[in-house]
Amino acid sequence: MARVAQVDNAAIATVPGLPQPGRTLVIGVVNVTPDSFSDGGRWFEPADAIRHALDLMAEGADIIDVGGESTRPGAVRPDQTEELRRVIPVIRELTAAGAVVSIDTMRASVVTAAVAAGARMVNDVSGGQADPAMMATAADLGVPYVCMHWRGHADQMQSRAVYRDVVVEVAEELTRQVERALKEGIAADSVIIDPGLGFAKTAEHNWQLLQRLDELDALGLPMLVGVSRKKFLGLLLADADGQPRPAPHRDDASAALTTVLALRQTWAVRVHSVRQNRDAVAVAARLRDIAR
Ligand code: PMM
Repeated sequence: MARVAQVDNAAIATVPGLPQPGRTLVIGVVNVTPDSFSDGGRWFEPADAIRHALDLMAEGADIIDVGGESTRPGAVRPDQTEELRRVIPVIRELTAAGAVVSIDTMRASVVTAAVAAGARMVNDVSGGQADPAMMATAADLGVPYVCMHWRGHADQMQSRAVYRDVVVEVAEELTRQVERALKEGIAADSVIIDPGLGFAKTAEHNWQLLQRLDELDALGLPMLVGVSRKKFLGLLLADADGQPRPAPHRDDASAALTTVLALRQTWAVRVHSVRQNRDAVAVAARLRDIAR
């Protein structure tokens, strides 16, 4: 008889100090920025960001990822003082409300303040390349570290989207960054990799990575994937005139990919709409039970 789904029944990866529900984790995004592509400006006031995060928790988010810097192509970086002003009150309040908080930053100084305010995971989209002190700081603080594939800040990343074979090169470059993370003292069970979809990657590069994620599994580390509302989905769903589907209307496609990612035991997905993606993870987890 035909199989319901091609699944690998190996247990899902776990990371010390973070939730371990036995299924793909759903990380809810809270951008405390005026200019993020997906939700820029909506949660810029701390009180709005906190209210939004509490809604995401009520929808079932396992982790809330708080960021104060937009990484959209061409974005201008806030200085450190402004970044701290945006994220620290939000992290403090969410931690007090019982959330597991991750800090999305490229600055070691922000990590130090964020962990003091209660953050339990570092999400560094630069994979340790934007701030030379980042990896040693995460190591000293003993927090799990997301090492994303990255080739430069927002003003350079589009021109660096050039690859012979994007999957092979992302695997090689991530391997180098992970080796550095281990050398700097981050525990081997606390490094999470992320292919960095949309960061110095065209839509075609993103699809190739998603088609061949098993080649990144070879690194033997938990993987976080962020597809939610990204431009490659807008292009896929463009209207008859070729206009990309606007970001807030890409959630169904994002959840479709979450189902695929959860079926293949991806450690976590980073998403804007938690409810849809938690449902997608529930469907995949149930299917895996049937297939077992
Ligand atoms: N994408 C964005 C921001 N942070 N972090 C990780 N680990 N992976 C991602 O793919 C990622 C990220 C950009 O999306 P947003 O502006 O909607 O937050």
